Amino acid sequence: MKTTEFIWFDGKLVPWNEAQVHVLTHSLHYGSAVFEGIRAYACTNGGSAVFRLKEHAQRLLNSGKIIGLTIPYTVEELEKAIVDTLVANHMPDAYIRPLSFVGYGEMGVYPGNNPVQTIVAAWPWGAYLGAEALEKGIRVKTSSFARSHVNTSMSKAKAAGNYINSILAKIEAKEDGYDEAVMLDTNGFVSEATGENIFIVRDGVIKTTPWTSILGGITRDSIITLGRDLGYTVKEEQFTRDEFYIADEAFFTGTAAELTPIRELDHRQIGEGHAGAVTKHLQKEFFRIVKGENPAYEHWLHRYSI
Ligand code: PPE
Repeated sequence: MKTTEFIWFDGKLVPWNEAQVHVLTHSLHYGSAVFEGIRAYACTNGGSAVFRLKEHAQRLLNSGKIIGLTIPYTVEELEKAIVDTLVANHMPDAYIRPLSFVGYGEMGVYPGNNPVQTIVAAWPWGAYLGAEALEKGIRVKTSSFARSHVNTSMSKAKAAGNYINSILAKIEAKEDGYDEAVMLDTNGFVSEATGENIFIVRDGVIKTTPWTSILGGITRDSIITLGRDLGYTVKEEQFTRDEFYIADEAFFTGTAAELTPIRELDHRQIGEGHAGAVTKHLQKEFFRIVKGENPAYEHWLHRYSI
């Protein structure tokens, strides 16, 4: 991976190579960590902006609350830690990874009085699903692994342990020659991908999975709002894989994946087999917003300069 100079670690900026923990760190053994993925973009008219920083900081705290991990910072303190990390590393754009975890102390599933530690790292991360994906779209398969039942893993928490389910599906999809996996919930409805939310478009109507077995994606929320503002009907409604097969268009949303079109699911071409008109429209407007080109969405941007 591409490294940077500093990582924010429990309130201090430390050199990248010195941001280390003990091998008996609780979260390394039991997945008891929560994290965020955030992007900052260089803006067209100068300066930079972190996209929806407040919502990401709040989601980190919410994830902690869900899994019983008390993060000793406020939203504002987390926002400052993130901006300080970007400035210290002179980064006009970045992928940002805050992580709170249960540190070294007692072993055993019960986290007890082990310390809760927090880091913020940032590094350059290009198109998550490949350079061509954003334009041409990707090939995906329905996973043989179901997304966890709503009462098994707490999917609304962006918790490290939840990602075993994602890793299983991702390895299977890649080994079978696909770019990404579509996961179904335990009732058989389309849930989400290993690190993205899912949207389909049919007869001009945009549909996405309701906030049930999925992570409440901040990109998902942005696209729902943007779609409605642009005059589209956007429904949060369950749908099945066969409805997905006959969609005119489909795409993934996520901080890392941004808005990635899907051109094929389970060897069925989706629509015309490339990014459709609605997808392209949303993608174009999304990128204008994150780069500070649309004043109507300025409230989603946390401006900073390096
Ligand atoms: N679902 C899952 C399971 C998920 O991990 C993500 C983000 C989303 C939905 C979309 O959420 P949002 O980024 O708020 O729109 N996945 C992160 C991790 C990717 C990784 O490989 O690491 C991300 O995109 O940052």
